[in-house]
Amino acid sequence: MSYMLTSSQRKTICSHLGRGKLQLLYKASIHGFTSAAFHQRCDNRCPTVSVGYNASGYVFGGYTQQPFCQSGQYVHDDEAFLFTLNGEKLLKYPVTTPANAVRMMSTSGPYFGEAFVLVTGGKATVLSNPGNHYNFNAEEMHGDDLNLTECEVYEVEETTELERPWRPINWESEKRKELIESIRFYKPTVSSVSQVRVLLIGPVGAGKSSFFNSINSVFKGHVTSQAIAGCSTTSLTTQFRTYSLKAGREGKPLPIIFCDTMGLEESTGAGLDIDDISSILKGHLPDQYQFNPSAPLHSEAHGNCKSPVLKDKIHCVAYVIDACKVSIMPTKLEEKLDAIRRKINLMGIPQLVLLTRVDEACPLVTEDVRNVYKSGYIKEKMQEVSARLGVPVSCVVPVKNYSEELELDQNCDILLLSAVIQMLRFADNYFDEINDRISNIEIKE
Ligand SMILES: Nc1nc2c(ncn2[C@@H]2O[C@H](COP(=O)(O)OP(=O)(O)OP(=O)(O)O)[C@@H](O)[C@H]2O)c(=O)[nH]1
Ligand SMILES: [Mg+2]
Repeated sequence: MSYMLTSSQRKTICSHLGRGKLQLLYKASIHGFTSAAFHQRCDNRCPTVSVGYNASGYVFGGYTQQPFCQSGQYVHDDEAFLFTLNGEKLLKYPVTTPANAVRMMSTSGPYFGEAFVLVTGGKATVLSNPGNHYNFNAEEMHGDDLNLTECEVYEVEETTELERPWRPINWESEKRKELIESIRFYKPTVSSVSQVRVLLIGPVGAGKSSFFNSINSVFKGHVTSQAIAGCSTTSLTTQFRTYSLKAGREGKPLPIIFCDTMGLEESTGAGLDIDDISSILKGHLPDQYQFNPSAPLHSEAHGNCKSPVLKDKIHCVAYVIDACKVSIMPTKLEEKLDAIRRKINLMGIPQLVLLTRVDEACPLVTEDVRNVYKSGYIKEKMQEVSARLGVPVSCVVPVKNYSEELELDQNCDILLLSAVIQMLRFADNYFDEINDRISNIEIKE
């Protein structure tokens, strides 16, 4: 579910409220332009920002700190206000009779005084009556265009700053060097394997390709974008790609390979297929294999690796999850991830979660990436993703991928490199298991 408010509009609203961040609860084009859908998703939630959009390009709405319900009563709120956004500028119309700030009507969407209602009579329309507990100029607020093209309700969430980071991180440049060296000189404990293969899987647009690009950038010394990354509703990555990395332009190959996949989608027959994941895990899928969700690869198909050995298999799986979307992950997608995880568990492959976009998810982190373990909000999201995916919090690592910058940033590098170190440690566990099994067999013989 994507936000219609741009990130700078969200920032404008938050800075007017003096706190927090916005989390989307209800989106009429997805959940329906009905009072029932609105109440189902928004009752008992607060504080909220309700936003309407019309074809004339106006973005407008109302804020209340009171939880929505369906009592039919007026609710007192002296903080409530209506607003319109002019680009990134917010024009505010404060409540004039706080006792009548919001009316909790079961038959409509957000209902402010008797002045302004979004989604009325089960239709995508606005009721606009300036002067009834709110004063505003209708022309200025919504251009007198009362048909909605979209309506969204966001919950305002607090961003608490913890006193101390809950995972200590050394942000010095020495640390960055040390991490780079540990990766360069890493060697798997199984002699037949020289490079750890890490599989990146996750929903469309979560940042799988960007993660590879970011790590590649750190080792290249400048921001690169070898893998195609960007925004789209369906996956931009449609081929299976295995990416090797080099330390510098002429450097030696690094002991890690990233396997980039197509994004997962909630509907069946779309996005990355579970059967294809099986083939990848076992090492059957060749580089540049074209994903086709309606016809996943069967092991006997043409062009695949018939008898893959340990070095062709996946040694660690990273679920790439967007921190902004953890709370609104569709059930179907969660079920798909659950099925995938069971399969991977059976094969004994270690798994971790890369929580991306932490910079967008929390203003504290936007300000300074070093706040990542000081943000109460990011901690909460890490706990939530751990519960949803069934992996311990110790297996969740936050990262900020390079997305718009041209130059590297030491702090982002440290976070990215720490994630890679974690992957190598996990792969070590996998190799240890294999070594144990081999030595057990040798002892028996
Ligand atoms: N701000 C920010 N943007 C990010 C981050 N990671 C990815 N992005 C942006 O998110 C968009 C999607 O990223 P991709 O790397 O293409 O995502 P993907 O998972 O490969 O998506 P598909 O291949 O389409 O399934 C791009 O525009 C990236 O620039 C991040 O950590 N922070
Ligand atoms: Mg991609």
